[in-house]
Amino acid sequence: MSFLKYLIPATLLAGLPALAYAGSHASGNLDPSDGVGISFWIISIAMVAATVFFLMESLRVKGKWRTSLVVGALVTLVAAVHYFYMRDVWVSTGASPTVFRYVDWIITVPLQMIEFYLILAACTAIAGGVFWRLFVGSLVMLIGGYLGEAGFINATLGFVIGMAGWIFILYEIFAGEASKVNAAEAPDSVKTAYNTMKWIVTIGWAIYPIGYFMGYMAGGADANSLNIIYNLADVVNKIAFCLAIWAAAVTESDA
Ligand SMILES: *C/C=C(C)/C=C/C=C(C)/C=C/C1=C(C)CCCC1(C)C
Repeated sequence: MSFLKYLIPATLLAGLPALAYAGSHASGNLDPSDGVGISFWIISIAMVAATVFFLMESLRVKGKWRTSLVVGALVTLVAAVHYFYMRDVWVSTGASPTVFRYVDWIITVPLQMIEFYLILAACTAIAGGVFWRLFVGSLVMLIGGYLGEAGFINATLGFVIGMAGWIFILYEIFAGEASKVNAAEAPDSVKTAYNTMKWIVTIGWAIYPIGYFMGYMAGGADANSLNIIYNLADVVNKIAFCLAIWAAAVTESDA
């Protein structure tokens, strides 16, 4: 029966390219000189590979670390599906797939916020309020940004609301309860992961509001550069973020 545990990653591996292939019927082939289209494609594959990796690795870490790795795999899985679809939108229309980025973010950002809670919960007792504050911060950040980008509210107002949500998240992870629990009770490997994740949320995430600012408030940025920048940001902010968690899980399981 042990082969069953390989069934989920194997199904994913087989199924996602099929999804991508189905998508390509609508739009024809990827133009080799379309750098942005190719970056969507390469990142789709990287997200699938990361998903399989985190799922497989979840089988070898100690039980209390499994949820963190499975949630990490969900982040990259959700992103993979969106990347296949966003590539298709880009190739067939030449327009920025903004709505689908936000659909992706509204699912993956809260999952990443759960990770701060989960890695601390794996090594100590921590209050659920930590997760709820991070969750509310991400909703305010993303809903504010979306309403501004989609033109439901003034772009500057959307930016200000979005920034407030992000600053609230930064406060929690730098100075709030999460940071205090981490400093006082987490083992070294978890501290290292927490630190990497914290800086990704600061530096890596800054790319998105900068893109928003250039695109909607500073006279507009061209769609090519903006999409390349967002795509590269997602590699760091999703795959590297989850790799930091994986490193802590493996170290703690072997200890
Ligand atoms: C995997 C996707 C991630 C980590 C997406 C993160 C998105 C942000 C950090 C967006 C932030 C924004 C602001 C801080 C203000 C302006 C509006 C946003 C939504 C672009």
